[in-house]
Amino acid sequence: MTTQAATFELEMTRFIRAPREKVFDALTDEDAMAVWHCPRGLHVGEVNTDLRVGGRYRITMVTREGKVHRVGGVYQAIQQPSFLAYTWAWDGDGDAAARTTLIEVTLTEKDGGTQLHMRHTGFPDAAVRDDHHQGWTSVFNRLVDYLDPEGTAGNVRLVGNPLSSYVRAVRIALAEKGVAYALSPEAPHTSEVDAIHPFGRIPALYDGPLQFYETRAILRYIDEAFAGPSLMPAGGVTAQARAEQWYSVMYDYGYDAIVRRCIMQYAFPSGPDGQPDQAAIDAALPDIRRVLSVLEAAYGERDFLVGNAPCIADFLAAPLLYSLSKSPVGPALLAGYPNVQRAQAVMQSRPSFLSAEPSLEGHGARVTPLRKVSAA
Ligand SMILES: N[C@@H](CCC(=O)N[C@@H](CS)C(=O)NCC(=O)O)C(=O)O
Repeated sequence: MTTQAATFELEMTRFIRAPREKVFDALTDEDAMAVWHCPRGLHVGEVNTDLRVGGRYRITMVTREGKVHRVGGVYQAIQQPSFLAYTWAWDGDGDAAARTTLIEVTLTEKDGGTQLHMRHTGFPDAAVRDDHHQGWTSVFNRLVDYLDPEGTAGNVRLVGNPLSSYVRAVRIALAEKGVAYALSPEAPHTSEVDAIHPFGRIPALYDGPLQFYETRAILRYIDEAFAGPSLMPAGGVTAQARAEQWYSVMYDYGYDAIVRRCIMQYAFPSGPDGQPDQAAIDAALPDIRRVLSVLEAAYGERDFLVGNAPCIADFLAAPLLYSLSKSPVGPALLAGYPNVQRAQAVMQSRPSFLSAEPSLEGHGARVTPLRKVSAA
């Protein structure tokens, strides 16, 4: 294939809450590019730039597994602070000349910040163009993390009422990772939730223009997209499957018995005279006990469901069991399960759990990280 045949192109715009000079510097300065110039989940290995027309640049991007992707090109035009054009070619892409594409970035002052417009032309087909669209979206998220006064909270917004156990599980995960985020405490089926989630449930998550729904998918994204401790256990496939198993136990049997059939009766009573339906609660108790006895055996002498560190299953178990402990039937139920109580005391004293206390947040709250933000 020749360059003449490569006609597919990409145009993207992104608003950045930073002055145009700063955005231009971030696009051209080696130290700055080393912080942000790769998609989430990777890190930048090396950056070399020779910032003059005809000068070359080179960037390596490294996956968690250590796989290195190299890209480079030649500066075609440099008009500080408003315009930059350079060629772009990946190593190992077959005929390099045929795969060389062109990037033109225009920076415009807008609303006290900067509108970045990127035109990336010369793709050989729609699939390569679409791969680059996905990649650039994630790379620009990291550029915003780097430049926005609120860091990752300039991109990451969790949508959902903080009373929800699922919302709490996601908040615990974000806190464990040290990711600052904004919170929109929406109830299910509001227009803001319906705009993202086709079934109107909470939580949903924005990362810049990217949207995610379903708690498990959100947790998985957070784990892979951001640096910090893994939210899945070390220990290979057996431990990973165990984490999935315990997440599923809490998601299906735990949530159904504890929240849907018991706690919801206290929150939204459906019995006579607006009182909780005691018969419905009584019917849920054997199933709650069953969940608790399964957990009792699972914890044994450990404080976490798998290994020595919390994982996604613990993040969901903790808010569910906390809500149970605060319900009228909870203390008597939990009294029979000392391992569950011990493990929950450990989990519920973690700063990540405490940071997800529903009472702490108001509308549009910004949640600062418990430790330094790291987006890699
Ligand atoms: N499958 C969803 C379930 C989320 C869910 O059910 N959330 C509850 C709040 S805790 C909800 O939105 N309920 C509204 C409804 O059931 O219509 C997930 O994993 O995120």
